[in-house]
Amino acid sequence: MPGRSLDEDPLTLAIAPPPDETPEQRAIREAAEAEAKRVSDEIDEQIRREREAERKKKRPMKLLLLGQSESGKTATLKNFQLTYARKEWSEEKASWRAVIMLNLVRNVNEILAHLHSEMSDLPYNPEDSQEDLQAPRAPRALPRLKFTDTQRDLKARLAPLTNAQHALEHKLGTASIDPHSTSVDTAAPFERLASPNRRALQEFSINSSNGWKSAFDRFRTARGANGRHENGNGSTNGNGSTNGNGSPRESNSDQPYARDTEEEIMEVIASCREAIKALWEDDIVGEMLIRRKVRLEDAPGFFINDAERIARNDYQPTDDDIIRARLRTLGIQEYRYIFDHGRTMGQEWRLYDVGGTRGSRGAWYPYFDDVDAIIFLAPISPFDEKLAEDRKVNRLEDSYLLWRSVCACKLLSRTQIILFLNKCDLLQAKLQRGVRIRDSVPSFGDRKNDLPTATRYFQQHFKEISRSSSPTQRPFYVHLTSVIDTRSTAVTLGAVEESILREHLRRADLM
Ligand SMILES: Nc1nc2c(ncn2[C@@H]2O[C@H](COP(=O)(O)OP(=O)(O)OP(=O)(O)O)[C@@H](O)[C@H]2O)c(=O)[nH]1
Ligand SMILES: [Mg+2]
Repeated sequence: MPGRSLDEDPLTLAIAPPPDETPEQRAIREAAEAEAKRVSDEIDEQIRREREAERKKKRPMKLLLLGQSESGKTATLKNFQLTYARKEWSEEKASWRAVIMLNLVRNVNEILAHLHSEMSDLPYNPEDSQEDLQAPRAPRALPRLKFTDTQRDLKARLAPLTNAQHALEHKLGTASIDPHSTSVDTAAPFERLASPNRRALQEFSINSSNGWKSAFDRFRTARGANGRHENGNGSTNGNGSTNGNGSPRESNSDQPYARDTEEEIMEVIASCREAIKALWEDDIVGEMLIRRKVRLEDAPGFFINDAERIARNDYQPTDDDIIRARLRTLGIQEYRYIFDHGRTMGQEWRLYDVGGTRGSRGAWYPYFDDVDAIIFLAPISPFDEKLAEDRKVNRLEDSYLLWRSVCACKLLSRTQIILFLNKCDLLQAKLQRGVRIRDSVPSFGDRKNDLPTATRYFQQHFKEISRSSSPTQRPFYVHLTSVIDTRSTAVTLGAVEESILREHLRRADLM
C-alpha cells in the first residue's frame, strides 16, 4: 500500500499473526481461519440458493386444461379451486346458485318438451337433437302412451319454468346456452393456425372469456339494474299454477323475463317444487323417457333428484352441487390463484380453461407456448355417444383424434401432458346397465365388458397414440378419474401438483 506501512493499519494489526507464533500455533490458526471461511461461504451459498428459489417461485405455474366439450375441464378447475384456493371458492359459492337453478329448470323443461311432442304424437328418434324435438316426422312404431289429466296438469303447473329458464339464460349470458352445430369438421382446427403470428392471436383471444366469472358479473349487473323485488304481481299462486298465459309474471315488455330479479325467479321455481318431483316420479313420464332413450340422470347438470332441497327460496349450493353444475366455457378463461393449501402454498398458479367444442379449438394454439403442463381430459363413458356440435362424430373417436393432434404438436413436444380418463363413474354405470362396448367400438372385441378391462383397454389405446404420434419420446402420465368425486380428485390433484412442481423447477433451471 503506497504511503502506509503495515503496522499503521489497526485492522491489519488486529488480525495479523503474533510475531512469536510457533509452527503448531500457526497450523491451528490457519485451520480455524479455513473453517471460518467455509462456514461463511456456505452461508453465502445458502442465501444465493434461497434468492434463486424465491425468483423461481415468483414465476407463476401455468397449467392448461384441454379436452372436448363436456369432458370435465371446468369441473377439474373447480376441484383445484376447492382444494387449493379455498378463499376464492368460498367467495364465489353463492354465485353458483343461479347456474344450478338453471340446470334444474332445464332438466324439467327437457322432459316437458318430450311430453309435449309425445302428446302431440310427434314421433321421435333418440338420435335427434333438442332442436329436432318439435319437427313432424314419419309415423311411429310403438302404440301411443295413455296420458291422463295428471300429466296434463303437471305440464300446466310447470309452464312457468319456460320463462324462468329464459330469464336465467338472459342473465347468465351466452355460456348458459347449449352449443349449436359447427361448420368445423376437424378435431384439431388449431393445427392450421400453427403460424409465427401466434402472439397477435393470443392478444386477440385472451379477453374472449365467458366462463363462470363473466357470467356471474353479468348476473350481478343485471340484478343491480333490475331494482327491488316487487310484491303483489307474482304470477303463481301457492300450488304453482299459472296466471293463464304461461308466463311467470305479467309484463308488457318484449322480454317479460328480462326484468325478473333472482329472488322472483327463485320464487317461481320454489312454487313448482312439488310438481317437479311429481313429474319425475310419474310412471307414464318414466315410460316415455325410457321409450325415447332419454337418460337425463347421466347428462351434465342433472339436479332433479335434488329438487326437494334445491327448489327453495333459501337454497345455498353445497360444494358437490357446484362441482356438478354445468356452465359451458366460451373462449379461453384465465384463473389466477395464490394457492393457500398444498405443497405449493404461497405460489401463484395460472390455470387456463378453454371451450372444448370443435368450433372453439382454433383459439387454443397460442396457449401452448408457455405452459408448465397440460391436463388433457378424455371422458371414456361416452363411447356410444355423439358430439353435441356434430352429431355425425362419435365422442370417443373425437377424443382420440384430439389427443393425437395434441401429442403430435411440435410446440408441445417438451411439455408435460397428464391424461385424465374421466367419467369412470358413468362408464361403470353404463356397463352395469349392460351396454356393450363392442357394439360401438368393434376393436374391443370379445373382451370382458367390465370396468377394469374397459379402462385398461382405453388406457392402452391412448398410450399407443401418444407413443406413435409424439415427435420425441415422452412419459405417459395417466389417471382414472371421476372429477365430480371431490375426495378422490383431491388425491389425484396432489400427485399432479407434485409432478407439475417438479417440471416447473426443472424448466426454471433451464432458464
Ligand atoms: N358423472 C360425472 N360427471 C362429470 C364428470 N366430469 C364432469 N362431469 C360433469 O359433466 C359436465 C360437463 O363438465 P365441464 O367440466 O363443464 O366440461 P368442460 O370440459 O368444461 O366443457 P366445455 O366448457 O363445454 O368445454 C358437468 O356438469 C360436470 O359436473 C365425471 O367424472 N362424472
Ligand atoms: Mg368448461
